[in-house]
Amino acid sequence: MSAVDEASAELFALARAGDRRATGRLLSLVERGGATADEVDALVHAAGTAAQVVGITGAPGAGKSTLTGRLLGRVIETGRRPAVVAVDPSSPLTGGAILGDRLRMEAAMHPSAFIRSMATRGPPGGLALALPGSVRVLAAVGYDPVIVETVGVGQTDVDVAGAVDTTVVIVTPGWGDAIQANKAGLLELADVYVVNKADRPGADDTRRDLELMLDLSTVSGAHHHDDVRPPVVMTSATSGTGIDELWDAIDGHFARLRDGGGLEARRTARVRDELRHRVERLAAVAIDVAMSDADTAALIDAVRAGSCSPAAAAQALYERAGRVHDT
Ligand SMILES: Nc1nc2c(ncn2[C@@H]2O[C@H](COP(=O)(O)OP(=O)(O)OP(=O)(O)O)[C@@H](O)[C@H]2O)c(=O)[nH]1
Ligand SMILES: [Mg+2]
Repeated sequence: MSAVDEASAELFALARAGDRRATGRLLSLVERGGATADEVDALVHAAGTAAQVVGITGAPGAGKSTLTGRLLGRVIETGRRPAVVAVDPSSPLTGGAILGDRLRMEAAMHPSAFIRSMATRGPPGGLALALPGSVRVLAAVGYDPVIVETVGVGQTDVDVAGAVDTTVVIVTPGWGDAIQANKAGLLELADVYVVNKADRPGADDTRRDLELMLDLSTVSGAHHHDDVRPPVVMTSATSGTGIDELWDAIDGHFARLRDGGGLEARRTARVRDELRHRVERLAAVAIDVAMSDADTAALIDAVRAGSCSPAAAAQALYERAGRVHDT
């Protein structure tokens, strides 16, 4: 083992023994990416531990964090040790700090849970690798379930549905939100729907709109996974109403997936997605190396002089990129 390997192995052993700082450092290493991240990931992956992974998504301010805090309480009551990864798409200066405050409040309320905020800044596509890596770290050190909070589609480059076992979409009262969810493609994505802020006027109408849209999409076969129409649960996260029903719906979906073979299919698809992201990253590096080669300048000159077509030059570069890792 190299010195770096040993350091990672020691951190992992500490984290598994319950050292929260060690868990935090492993997550930082995975988020940063690169060779050390791959090494940590290999260690964690070899441990082979899987957790139930739940995604919570919805528009900004829909109540995702409040609801997640309630779910943590509910899960802890059953003797499980949950973790949260809150993907924070906001600017590093303002929103991040606000989210940080809310997370600190939740962490104080639930000392046995692990709560982590993850920024979306960094290299494009970085999150697509860092998120599954972080979930693996948390599962391997003993957290189960892992809840991933993200702002709804279009705001981040994460398709949360592709990274979790059960996707929960939150909407709030007002016809607009149900329509927005439909437009954003959220209706075909979710396994469980929540109408949060059910204490507000219009909640029943929103529920009816949602159910109507879901019935239509089930009839037309647009709903992709289960044959079961996803449930719609009414909650008021601030008062705690509907939280038991919500957790039952999430767990019910997970149990159906597990018992019906759907879980295997989803997890296989998830590995395929992750491998594609990894291959894309390797290819991007190889292309950069090939393009920075001195021969590239000669090829460019040849294209400009008319002695080589752009397609032929690109083909030559492509083949060179394919050899980058051999040399
Ligand atoms: N009336 C009412 N207010 C709620 C409810 N749930 C959350 N809120 C309030 O809505 C606001 C936003 O709640 P958050 O939990 O931070 O929402 P979020 O979706 O995590 O927000 P972002 O992470 O900023 O996108 C807060 O002021 C909450 O107190 C609810 O059920 N009823
Ligand atoms: Mg939030």
